Amino acid sequence: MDTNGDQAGHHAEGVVGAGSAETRSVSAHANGNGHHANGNSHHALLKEKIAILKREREAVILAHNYQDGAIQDVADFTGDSLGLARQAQQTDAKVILFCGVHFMAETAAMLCPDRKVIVPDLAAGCSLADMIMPGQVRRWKQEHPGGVVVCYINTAAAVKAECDYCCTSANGEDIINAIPADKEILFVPDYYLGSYLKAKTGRNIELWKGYCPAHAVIDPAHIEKLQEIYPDAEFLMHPECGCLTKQMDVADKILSTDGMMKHVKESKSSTFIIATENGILYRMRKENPEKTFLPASEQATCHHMERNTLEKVLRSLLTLQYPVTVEPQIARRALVCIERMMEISNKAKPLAFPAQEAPVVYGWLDKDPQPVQWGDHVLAAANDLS
Ligand code: CIZ
Repeated sequence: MDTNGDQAGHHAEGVVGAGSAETRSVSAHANGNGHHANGNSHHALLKEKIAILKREREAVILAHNYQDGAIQDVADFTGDSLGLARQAQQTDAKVILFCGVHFMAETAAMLCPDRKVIVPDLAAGCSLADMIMPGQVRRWKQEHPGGVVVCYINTAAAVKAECDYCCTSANGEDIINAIPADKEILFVPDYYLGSYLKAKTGRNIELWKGYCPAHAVIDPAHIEKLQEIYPDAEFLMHPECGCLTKQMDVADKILSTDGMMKHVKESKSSTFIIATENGILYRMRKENPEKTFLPASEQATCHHMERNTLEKVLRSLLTLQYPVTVEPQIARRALVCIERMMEISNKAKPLAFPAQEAPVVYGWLDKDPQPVQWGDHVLAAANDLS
């Protein structure tokens, strides 16, 4: 357990003790110190505390498909960035605890200006998003007058503010096809997703040379070996994969993470080779226990996603750290390309969560942010700890 997490364990006792009868009984169950020799019971205890605090805070926990399994277990929703952005828009919760990386929380904060969006660790960023800066987009546009800039959702809000359309790996094709055919397209920052969209749509697309380090380590030679050993396995590949340009023709399917989740559920195959960040294997195995999932590379892990831990999730709920906000003048501009994406994508595809209505994305800019009201005991406990 890390030092911060340890502190979170102690802090939790203070707050649960100060709360309801239900919270006090959990405190008694914990024997008052939060330390357990057995890792499983330690996790179970953390999960219990998180559930209690989540209720007291009126919070919702959103977890990306790449998050550690323990975090997926405490989340109300697990999904891709688009699905989670939709969940953020639809929730009544006062607090959105976003377990993923920074740009995802920024998107939720922009779409939900009247909610408090917090993250367990502010350092959980995105190496791919860091490969393009707003000034670089401005200069690129000057070199290509009339070019339409499409950004992958894996970009900072300040970069999105310079772009015309946003897309995810789930809706990239729909977004590109919605742009008038005579337009030159500048795609940032992922070279591989951009190459894939260029091949699929046949459009005139200039590519920025960014890449995701977690997907870049996936080695085609290793995939070939796995395919020899498991000839019946389906090979599913994410379009961010660095070997995409070589493997595009041999992949059975090139899919976003939610696309993969849907496919493995519906497919008649029993074994799958999965080429994306390995956090998703937990969800695949949990939801499809009768099927076998093999990582295309044991090394395909995102060190930013790994920064989030259960201890930090608990600490976030206690202290309401760390809030993610976007300056209004940036948010206003960034939302133009996000809302265009939502509109195209909502028309093109059924919602990822069909039980709910499509979110109303227009008109929020006229709303004033509402202050969030807390129960006094929660507020007092949080103030003591921060
Ligand atoms: O859009 C996302 O959540 C990412 C980064 C990948 C995917 O395919 O879901």
